[in-house]
Amino acid sequence: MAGNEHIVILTGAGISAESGIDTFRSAGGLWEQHRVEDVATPEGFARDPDLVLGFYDRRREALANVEPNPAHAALARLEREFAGRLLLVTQNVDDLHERGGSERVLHMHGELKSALCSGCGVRSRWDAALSDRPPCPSCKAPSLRPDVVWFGEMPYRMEAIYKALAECDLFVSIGTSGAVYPAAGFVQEAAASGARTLELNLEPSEGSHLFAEQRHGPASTLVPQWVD
Ligand code: BJW
Repeated sequence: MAGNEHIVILTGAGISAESGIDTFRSAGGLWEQHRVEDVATPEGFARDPDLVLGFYDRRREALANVEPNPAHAALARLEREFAGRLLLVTQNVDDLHERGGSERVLHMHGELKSALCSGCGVRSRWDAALSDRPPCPSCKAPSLRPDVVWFGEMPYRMEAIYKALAECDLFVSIGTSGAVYPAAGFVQEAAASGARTLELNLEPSEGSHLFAEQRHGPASTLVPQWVD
């Protein structure tokens, strides 16, 4: 990697799989155990908030028993040592990039440890159970929801992401199935701006053919190999 390069990295559930966090679409993954429409849409939350809050409570609790793996550590090392510009965009709501040492992480689908007040829009850090229905610390209304992006909602920081994609020299996608937009379209945005594109994934993703280069295998091996 040249020192003046601008790299955009996109990560998905696959980078946290070897830490013990379920992916969404694998056998035994989250979507086999839950209907997406029930737990990851605003309509599902309106229908049955307790079900949805419980789903996110369990996933937040599970974070206490997992650790970052060598793929997270390698990306943190890259952030520290790379002289060029680096933007790490994750679709993951876990905190394993931060715990692995990355300091600048853009969570485009939100974070498990953040709550969003649907009344006043204020965000608050949230480690405890949301299903206990605590009030918003700012407006005191009982309107907290998980600060995550559900289907039909606009992912966070899209302007900054598209700007970086338009300016980058290299786009690397790690551990994502390429099934969910707009993230699945980032490879085409980057390629249209002349960037090189690289997929690192356990198996060919839905959009594998859109990448100039693909390497397939576990992230804990592929990512350190690519970084070092
Ligand atoms: C490993 C590994 C190992 C495993 N090592 N790899 C029709 C066409 C196009 C778009 C749409 C459409 N109909 C509706 C839409 C839009 C919709 C969408 O994309 N739907 C699709 C289902 C078609 N998208 C939206 O609604 C989004 N909003 C939106 O589009 O707003 C409008 C807009 C317009 C213009 C610009 C911008 C916006 C919002 C999407 C929100 C997604 N939310 C979720 C839940 C977040 C909270 C939570 O965590 O519960 O985000 S869904 C879920 O999927 C989660 C993930 O971030 C996301 C992606 O999943 P990911 O990370 O790729 O995981 P998997 O499981 O799918 O894949 C894991 C991969 O890892 C696999 O390939 C494995 O092989 C691999 N792997 N072990 C390396 N050890």
